Amino acid sequence: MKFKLEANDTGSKARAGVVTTDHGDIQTPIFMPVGTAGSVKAVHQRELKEDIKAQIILGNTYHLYLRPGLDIIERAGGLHKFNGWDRPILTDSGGYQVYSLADTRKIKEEGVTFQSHIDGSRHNFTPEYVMDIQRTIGADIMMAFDECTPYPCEYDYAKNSMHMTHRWLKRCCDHFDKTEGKYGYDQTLFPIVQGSVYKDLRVQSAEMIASFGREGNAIGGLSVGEPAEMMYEMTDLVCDILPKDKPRYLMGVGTPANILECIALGVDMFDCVMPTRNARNGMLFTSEGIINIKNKKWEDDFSPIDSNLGGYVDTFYSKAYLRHLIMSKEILGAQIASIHNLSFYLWLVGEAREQIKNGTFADWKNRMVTKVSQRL
Ligand code: PRF
Repeated sequence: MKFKLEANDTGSKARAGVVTTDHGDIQTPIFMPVGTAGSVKAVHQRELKEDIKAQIILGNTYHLYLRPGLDIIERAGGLHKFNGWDRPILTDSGGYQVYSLADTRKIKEEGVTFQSHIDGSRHNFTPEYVMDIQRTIGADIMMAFDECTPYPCEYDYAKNSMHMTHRWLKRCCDHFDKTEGKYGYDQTLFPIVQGSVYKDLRVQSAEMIASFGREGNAIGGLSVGEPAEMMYEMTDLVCDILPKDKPRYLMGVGTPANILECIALGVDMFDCVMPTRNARNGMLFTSEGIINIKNKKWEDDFSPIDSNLGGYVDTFYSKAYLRHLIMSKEILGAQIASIHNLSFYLWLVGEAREQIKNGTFADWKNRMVTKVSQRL
């Protein structure tokens, strides 16, 4: 993997760059649609590429390991071959899903034991095993095994947890460096900064993570219920410490406004279930603001979903028709709304990239944050 910085914004810490992988380039800042179980919910791979213009998608170690399982993925030739997505894939390590989804989990120095949320079966993730699993899935970017602390979190818990995440990182790196990709292309490993909302812990963690000298770095443990201002403060602090010449990935963030604010702080990569999950509930993010399509006011609004975007579903379907589909719980409603929301997120980061290259990002960002946060 390579990262080339192309431009630094003059009025903020925003950057534009290109990540190069064996499955193609990623223009940053970028948003990565979440494809938990090897599929971005309600969206075809062809739509992801052609309509949404996604450059990289996420997969989850936890879900793919439980179902369909490693044997099937390996026999398919890896996740790219299995799901037909030939652009880059990033997998999260399970170091978040285990805590949020699995039953009766126990965290020890050795690793985490948990029960599957699907059938109650017992499993054990260690840093080494999670590297092996991600080797088998074949992600271009693999994530280190970490503990994402909840919010709020006692200082002592956050501190001990952070140190364990650092010890796990050493084990991840040692094991990653001893093993090879199974499918003939390069894989890379991103470590994850933790430390909850404590400044001294965040500084320590960022310095530790930077010292590993990996090809990219991630910030975890944020957007877990803390106020947005706290998330920005921690992100700012950490970005100032992480190396400038490597991509920075803020995990699980966020709203369009969160993404714009964090681009301004120097974050290059984002992922979040919000555009897809909220789409299925009728919440649309548009270039003019947020729409609850279930609201009666859209019943006879025959204007396009978002004519500023120019994508297929945004110009072809009306708000009134999409409202009808969502109200009727038609599957097509979830599909159109998901394609729209993801198209908007990809449009937003693409615009941000152009503004950074023009040196006009900061003012544009402030105007856009107000616009995309307002409820229509
Ligand atoms: N760790 C991992 N995945 C994550 C997070 C984390 O802290 C978050 C926190 N927002 C989202 N996804 N491994």
